[in-house]
Amino acid sequence: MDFKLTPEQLMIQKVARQVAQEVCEPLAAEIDRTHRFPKEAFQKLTECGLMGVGFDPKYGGSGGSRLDQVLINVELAKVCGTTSSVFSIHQGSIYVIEKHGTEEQKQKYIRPLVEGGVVGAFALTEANAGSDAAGVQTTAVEDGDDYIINGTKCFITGGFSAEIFTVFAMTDPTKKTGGLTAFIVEKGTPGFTVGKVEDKMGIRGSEAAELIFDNVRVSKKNIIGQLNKGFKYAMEAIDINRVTVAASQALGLAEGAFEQAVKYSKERIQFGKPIAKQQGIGWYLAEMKSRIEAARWLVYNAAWKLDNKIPCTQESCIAKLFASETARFVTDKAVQIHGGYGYMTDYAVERMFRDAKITEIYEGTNEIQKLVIAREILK
Ligand code: COS
Repeated sequence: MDFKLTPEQLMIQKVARQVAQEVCEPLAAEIDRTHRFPKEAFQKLTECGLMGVGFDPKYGGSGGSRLDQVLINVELAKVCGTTSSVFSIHQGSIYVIEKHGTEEQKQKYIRPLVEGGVVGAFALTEANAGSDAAGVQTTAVEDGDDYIINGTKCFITGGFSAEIFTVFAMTDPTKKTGGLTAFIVEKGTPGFTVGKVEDKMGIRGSEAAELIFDNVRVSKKNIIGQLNKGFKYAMEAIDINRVTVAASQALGLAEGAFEQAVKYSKERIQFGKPIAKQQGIGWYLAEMKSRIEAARWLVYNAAWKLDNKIPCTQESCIAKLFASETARFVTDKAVQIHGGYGYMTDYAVERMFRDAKITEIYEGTNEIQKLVIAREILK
């Protein structure tokens, strides 16, 4: 058992930290305030090859692993929850094409997504298909060489800026999990529009958008993989996203808030000494650190299993569950350590506290994680 990161992984981590500190951190408060997409950060991550990490160089990627993607996302989340979401969910939108797409689809779509600065989105969720992912009501009906898509998606990250969408639609509504198909839909396809972009508690620049499909004609060539296998493909992708999106973002937010709390508690003088010297604050810091380290190894372990093709649905859910609860605990304590200042928007911990909440909700609520973990235990 080797717990050390490789020299290449340490290098990726270093580059990601540099981009995070130089490009993402200075934008974080403004993006949160104005709710805008962090396009400079997205561009920079593309230019320096980090967007392509985890993808085959044959399709424009930089090579590397899921663990490498985790390391990058942690660094981004330490300074900006929005950029972390945008980066990792964009990468997550590519997994289904990468695993099940045709050679032609991979060449045509993965390349612009990883090296061209084009934003991608994963469109599964609907008003009545959240936890019950198979409850999708968007339909795709065969019409000669095409399918006609009708329906509405909601909360789609990057939905306003994205140009390439992986869309899940019912091709056989009588079969539910056995009737879903994945399609690639391009921005600008007639009948396909973006509706409401939500105003939300945290990760405010990530564009949780509504997507409206009104008789959208899509060629059969845009089906990803096999007809009616979309539910399985979505579940496989979400198994990865639970680690590369939610769990690693939670770990990064927890680490970022912890660093702020340590710094503040050493500087803040009350009763004639830094508050870090008060036993109560020291115990908070100890507990925060302990949970972060436990979360880190759960997240790394799940990523390592993904990289080694070891089935890890359970580990991925455990990592997501524990890391997100850690993020909520640590960001809450970081605000508490900052006292009144922590409640003010001038301090990053206020934003981190709000950003952390989503990690308990997206890529499957934590109640869904427990449902899946219990199923895995009992099967
Ligand atoms: N990997 C591959 N296949 C999977 C899978 C996984 N992780 N999980 C389920 N499947 C397959 C099953 O093997 C089954 O296949 P067969 O029909 O061939 O037997 C099929 O998918 C249906 O599975 P299941 O019966 O478990 O489906 P359920 O409707 O009971 O729901 C849960 C499964 C609850 C796990 C699913 O709906 C879910 O994950 N919901 C949360 C959705 C989510 O995370 N949304 C966030 C979206 S992105 S922000």
